[in-house]
Amino acid sequence: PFLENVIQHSRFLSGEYNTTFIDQSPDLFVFPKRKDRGTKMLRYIGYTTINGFDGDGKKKKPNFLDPRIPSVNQTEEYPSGTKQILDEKGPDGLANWLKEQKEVLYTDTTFRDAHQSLLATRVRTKDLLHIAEPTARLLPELFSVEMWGGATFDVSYRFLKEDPWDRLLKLREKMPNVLFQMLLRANNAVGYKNYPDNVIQQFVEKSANAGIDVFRIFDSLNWVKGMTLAIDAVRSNEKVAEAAMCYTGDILDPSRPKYDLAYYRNLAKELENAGAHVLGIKDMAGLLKPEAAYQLISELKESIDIPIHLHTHDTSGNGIFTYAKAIDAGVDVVDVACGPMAGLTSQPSANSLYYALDYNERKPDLNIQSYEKIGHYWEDIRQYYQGFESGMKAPHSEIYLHEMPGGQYSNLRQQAKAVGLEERWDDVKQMYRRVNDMFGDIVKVTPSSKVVGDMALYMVQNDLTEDDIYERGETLDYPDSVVQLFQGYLGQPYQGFPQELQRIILKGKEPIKERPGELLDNVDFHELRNTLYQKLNRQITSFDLITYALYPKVFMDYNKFYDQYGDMSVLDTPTFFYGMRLGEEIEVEIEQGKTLIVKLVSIGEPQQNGTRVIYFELNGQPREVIVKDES
Ligand code: 3PY
Ligand code: ZN
Repeated sequence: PFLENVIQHSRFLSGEYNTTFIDQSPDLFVFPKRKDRGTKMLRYIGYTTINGFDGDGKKKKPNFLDPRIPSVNQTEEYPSGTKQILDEKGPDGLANWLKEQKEVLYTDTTFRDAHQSLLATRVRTKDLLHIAEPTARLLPELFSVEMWGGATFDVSYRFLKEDPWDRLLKLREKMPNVLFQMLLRANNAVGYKNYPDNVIQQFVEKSANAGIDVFRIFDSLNWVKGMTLAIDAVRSNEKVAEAAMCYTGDILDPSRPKYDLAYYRNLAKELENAGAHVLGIKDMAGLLKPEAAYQLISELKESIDIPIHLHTHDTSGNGIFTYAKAIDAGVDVVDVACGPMAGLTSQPSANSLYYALDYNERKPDLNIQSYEKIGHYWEDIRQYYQGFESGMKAPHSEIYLHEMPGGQYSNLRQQAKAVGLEERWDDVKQMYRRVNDMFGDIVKVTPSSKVVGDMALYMVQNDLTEDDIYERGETLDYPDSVVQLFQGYLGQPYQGFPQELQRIILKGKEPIKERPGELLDNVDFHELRNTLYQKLNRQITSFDLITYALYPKVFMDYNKFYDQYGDMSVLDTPTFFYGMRLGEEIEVEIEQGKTLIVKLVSIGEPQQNGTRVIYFELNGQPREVIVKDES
C-alpha cells in the first residue's frame, strides 16, 4: 500500500515533488481503514434508494442501456497533438503555429461548458473518464478540450462529492496529447467574489502543475485592471494566457452605442498589450449575430497580432451561422460541443459545423466519423442526467432581449421557482433586462450576471418597479450581492456606475475605486495549513489548501460527506443518483483490481424513529444498514 499511496499521490501525479517529498508527506504512511469502506458505501446507496439524490425525493430508477464507447487500440502510442506543440515551442510558439493554420480549429467544450449549460454542470468524472481516451485518440486534431473551471470546481465538491483536482489529474493521464483548457474568472478564480492576490497566483500555479495548458481569463465587467494579475500568473507558469473580452450588446445596433466596434477594438488591443497569447471573445449569452461577427473578427484581424478564439452559445439557434461568418473573416479557433451535447444553451455542434463547412477551404481537418462515434457515447450518457435538463426545447430568440448567459437561464429559473415565482418567469426575464439597463447596461457574466439576476428576482418578488427604486429606494434592503457590486467589490464597469442608483443602493457607504485585491490581505498559507490540519486531522495536500482558501465551507462539507460515506465517485452514475432497485446487483470497482458486488435484497418497513433497515449482500455476505427515511 505504500507504493500505491505514492503513485496515487496528487503531488506525485502532478510532478510536484523533490527528494524531500517523502519526508514531508507523512500522509503517505496513513493507510485508509479499508474494512469499513463497504459499509459506508452501502449507507450511501441505502440512503439514496430511500430518499433520492441529495435527499431530493425518491425517483424510480430507469433502465439505462450500457453506453456505447468507441473502441480504440490502447497499446498504441497516442497520436501527437497541440499539447506536444506547446511543450516543444512554448506559448508564443503555439500562438504562432495557430496563426499559420489554414483550417479553422476546434475547442471541444463537451467536458465543461456544454454540460454546465445543459445539465447544471452535473456530469461526473467517471463518465468523462470513459470517453477521455477515445476522444484523445480519435480527435488528436482538436486545438483544446475545455474540461475544467467555471462552475465545475464548485459543483464537483458541492453536489457530486468528488474532488475536481482528481478529475484533472486522471483526465490528464488519459489525454496526454491535446491541450487542456479551463475557464478562469480572473480575480474571482472559480468563485463568485474577488480573492486575495496570492490565492489567485497559487490557484493558477497548482492548476498549471496539475495539467491545465490554456487559461481563458475573463473579468465579469471586462475590466482589464482586474485581469492582469491572472494573465501574469499564467505567463509566469509558461502556460497559454487567453485573455477574453465578454461580448455584450450589439456592435451594429446604433441605439446601443456603448459597446460598439471601437470599444472591442480598444479592449482587444489592451489585452494584447497586457500579455495575452490569444484573444478570446466570450459570447456567453450567444448575442453575437452573424454580420456583427464578420465585422468584429475582420476588424480585430487588422488591429491585433495574436490569434483569435471565439466562444458562443447556440441559444438563439444562430450559432452555426455566426461561426460561418467568423470563419470567413479569419477567426482561428471556435468553441463547439459534440453533437448530442450541443445546441440550445450549449455550444454549436462540432458535427453540424463540420458539414456546414463542406467544400470550404477552412473546413476543420478531423475525422467526422470519429466525432459521430464519440457522440453515441454522449447520447447514451445524457440519459443519466435527465433530471438536470433545463426544459428548453427549441431555439430561444428572446435571448436577444433578456441577454442571460447560457449557464444562467436554467439556474435563475430554478431560483425563481424556489421563491414561488415560477408563474412569473416572463416578468423575471423582462426585469432582468430592465435591471441591466438600470445598472447602466453592464456586462453580464458570472458573477455580475448573478447580481443582475438577484436584483431582478428581488424586484419581482417585492412588486417593485424601476420608479419605486428611485422614489423610495433608500428605504429598501437590497441583496448583498447588489450592494457589493455597487461598492466596487467586483471591479469597475466601463463608463462607471450610474451615480444616482449607486447613491441609493449604498446609502452613504463609500465605494472603492481600487482593484479589490489591493485591499485584501494575502492569505498566510502556512497558518491556513495548520488550521486545516487541526480540523481534518490528516496531512493536507497543496490542492486541499487552495480549495480551502477558495471555498472553506464547501470543502469542509465535502470532507464531512467523505468521512461519512467514503469515495462515492467510484459508483456508476445511475446508482449515484437513484440508488438501487430491489433485487438489483451492481459491481463497484473501489480501487484498481478490487471490485465489490452489491445486491439490494430488501427494504424494511419504517421504524418509529423514522429509520429503515436496508438488507444488502456484499460479495455474497449479508449486510444491513440503517438509514433515515426523510419522507
Ligand atoms: C462561468 O463563469 O462559469 C461561465 O461559464 C461564464 O460564462
Ligand atoms: Zn460559455
